[in-house]
Formats: sequence, structure tokens, C-alpha cells
Amino acid sequence: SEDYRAMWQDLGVDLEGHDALLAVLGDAYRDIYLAQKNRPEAMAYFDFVMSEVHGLRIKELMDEKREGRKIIGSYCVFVPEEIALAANATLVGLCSGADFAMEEVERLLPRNTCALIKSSFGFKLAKVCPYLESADMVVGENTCDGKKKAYETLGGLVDNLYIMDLPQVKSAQGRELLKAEYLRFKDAVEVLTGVKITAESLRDAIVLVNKKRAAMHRLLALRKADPAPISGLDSLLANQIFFYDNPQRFTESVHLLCDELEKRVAEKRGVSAPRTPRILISGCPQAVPNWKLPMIIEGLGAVIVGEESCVGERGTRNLTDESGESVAEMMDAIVDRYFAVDCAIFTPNGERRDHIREMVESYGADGVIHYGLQFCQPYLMEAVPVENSLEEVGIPCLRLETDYSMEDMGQLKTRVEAFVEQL
Ligand code: BJ8
Repeated sequence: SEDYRAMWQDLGVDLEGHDALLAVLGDAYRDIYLAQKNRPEAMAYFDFVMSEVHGLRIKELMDEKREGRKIIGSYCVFVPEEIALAANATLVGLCSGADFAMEEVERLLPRNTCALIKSSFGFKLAKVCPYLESADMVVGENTCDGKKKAYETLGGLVDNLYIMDLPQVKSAQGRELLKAEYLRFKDAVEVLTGVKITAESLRDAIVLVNKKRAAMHRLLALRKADPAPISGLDSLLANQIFFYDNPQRFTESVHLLCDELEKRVAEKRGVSAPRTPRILISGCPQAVPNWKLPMIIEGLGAVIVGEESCVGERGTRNLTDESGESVAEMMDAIVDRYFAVDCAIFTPNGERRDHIREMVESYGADGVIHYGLQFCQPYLMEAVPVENSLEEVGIPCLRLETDYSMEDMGQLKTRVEAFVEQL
């Protein structure tokens, strides 16, 4: 609408590039999502959110800003939403799931940089992400080498970039570092918003985010059923929208979806026939609108029953303890909760292999497809030990390496097809 165009323009969004992005996004959504069969009716809410991804949700954020709230953008699940919420800020995930302005990007970053990092630069350089443009603070975290070095350059493009250091080892010293960084982040957010976090506001925030995660846990549990009541594509969409929707409304919508899925499970109705080959995806995050791999897998007649990913169960697995009474106690609980995230930037990272095996078992997966983005050292390096650990328990694993382009579609299809046939 005209109102949205004016809003985007006020934000400094490049309207022409943005039109092009929305057109591609709309087409992809129609071809990949709306073309699916047997979708739950409650997915209508998520379709609506996607159709308004740069419209209504941005308008809501602008309304929040007018009321004095601040918007914080994040690229990683290590940035605690609880701290932002408790200080009267809204946290949004900055998605980075599509190639954009690649020529300009490659003038700043080496060609052999992962697609996710390139994408985050592309959205900034082309000024096509209203979330990024509306953010009062953008948090970059020292995770993989690619991201931490890229943020040095991004600092020259984003004037409110805040860098959070992260440990690499799950030791007592590692935990101390994470705690110090979360306390420093809390101070920075309080300065940004001018609102001091209290025990009450922090508890409310912890409860709110826990509810959002618990709703996702309910969704995940329903996917254990055979036939699976929901496609991997639709579940991935919920996991993606998790990062930028209004938390309360998102939680309610996931529960409505689960109510419907519960009925499906009771009636043994699924998105596909019983005993359809069940796949667990494991690896790099799949940010909006990166739907390439699930589109291929489910297009070949398999069903994805879980995502071992930050846009998935690695991101939502644990709840934060709600019993702390002081801000200090609750900050400790937050540190404990996030310190358990088994990202491949940690060494050693055996928990991730254990989690993958647990997930295979609980979701009844027949095989694992390891999704590695090209040039992503942490996940590509871990792919081999992941495969070996699955081999020990007789679970086949297909290691894929890809990017956001569509050039390898044919090759990927051939490999996934051969893999699915052997299951
Ligand atoms: S907690 S997975 S969201 S860092 S794909 S940019 S690792 S080269 S995204 Fe991540 Fe946080 Fe970890 Fe999760 Fe680097 Fe690999 Fe690119 Fe990656």
C-alpha cells in the first residue's frame, strides 16, 4: 500500500531494490509454500505474517518506536531476547537467507565467504531490509571467524553496531566470559532504552520467551507422529517467524496450530502417507527465505520431521529457569540457558552429536541430511564426526554443501533422491 511505501521511504529503504526483493519473495512463497498439499488450516496465520513481513510487522515496530520502545537486531541465537524485552526493547532476528547485491558484497568480502554472511551484507548495502534500517542497535557476535571479521567491516556500514564477545569452550572461564558479556549487554541495552531492568521486568521477559519456546516444543513433539501431521517446510516457517513476530501473538498462533495438529494425529491424518521416509535436517541455520533444501527433500516425497539448527531445535531447546528472585539470580539463569547452546563454534562440541542422535530417535527419523553452507568451516568440519557418530547407530547420513543460488538444484535433487530411495 501507499502507506507502507511512505514508511519504507522514511526508513531509508531503497524502494526499487525492495520491490524486486518482495517480488522474488512473493513468487517463491507461492511456488514453494502455497503449492503444498494438505496444509493445516492454522498455517493461514503464518501465510499472513509472511505476506506482511515488511508491511504490518514493520508498522507495528514503528508504532512501538513512537511509544519509546527500541528495536534491536540480531544475527545469532546467543543474543538473549529476555534482556532486550526486560529493558523495553524488541529483539528481531535479521534473517540473511537470500543473495542480494552480490557484486557489491564481493567488493567488501572474499568470494569464499558463506552465503549467510554475504546475504547480511547484501541487505545492508542495497538497503532492502526494513528491520535492519529500523533497528536502534544491531548486535554482532564473535562466533565463527567469518562473522567476527565481517562485523569489523559491517561496523563501517551500520552506525549502531554493538559487538558481543562469546566464548569458544564450555569451561568455567568460558561461562564467566559469557556472563560478563551478558552483563555488559544488559548495561548497553539499559543505556539505549533509558530503562533499568528490574527483577519483575526480567522475570516477565523470561516467562514470555519461555512460553514462546514451550509452544515450539509442543509443535516439535507433534511431529513425532507417523504420519507426520505437518510438513517440514511449514514447521521451518514457524521456526523462522519465531525470530521477528510479536512474541505473544506468535505463541498463541503456534498453540492454535498445535490444537489442529493434535486432531490430525488422533485421526492419523498426515501431510503425507504413513511410513513416508522421515528426514532430520542438521547443520547451518536456514534463515528466511532460504527454503531451498526442504523444498527439494519434500518435493521428492520425503518428510522432514526435525531441524537440528538454530532456526529450529538448537535455538529453542532449553527453557530459562524462572525461579530466581533477584536480577543477579535471573541473569545467572539466562547465562546457564544460553551456555548450553551447542553451536559448532564451540570446541569440543560432542553435545551436538548426542543431540542429533537423540533427535533421530525421538522423531523416528530414517536418515539425517547434514546441511552445510559452502565455506562454513564450523559446520562442515563437524559434518564428518556427525556422520561417523550416526554410522555407529546405523543411521544413514547425507552430507550436503550448498549456498543460496539455484545453480546446483539438479545435482542436489539427484543426491537427495538417491539418499531417500535407500531409506
Ligand atoms: S549459535 S550457528 S546463529 S553462530 S553458516 S555465519 S557459522 S560460516 S550462523 Fe550461527 Fe549463532 Fe552458531 Fe547459531 Fe559462520 Fe557458518 Fe556462515 Fe554461520
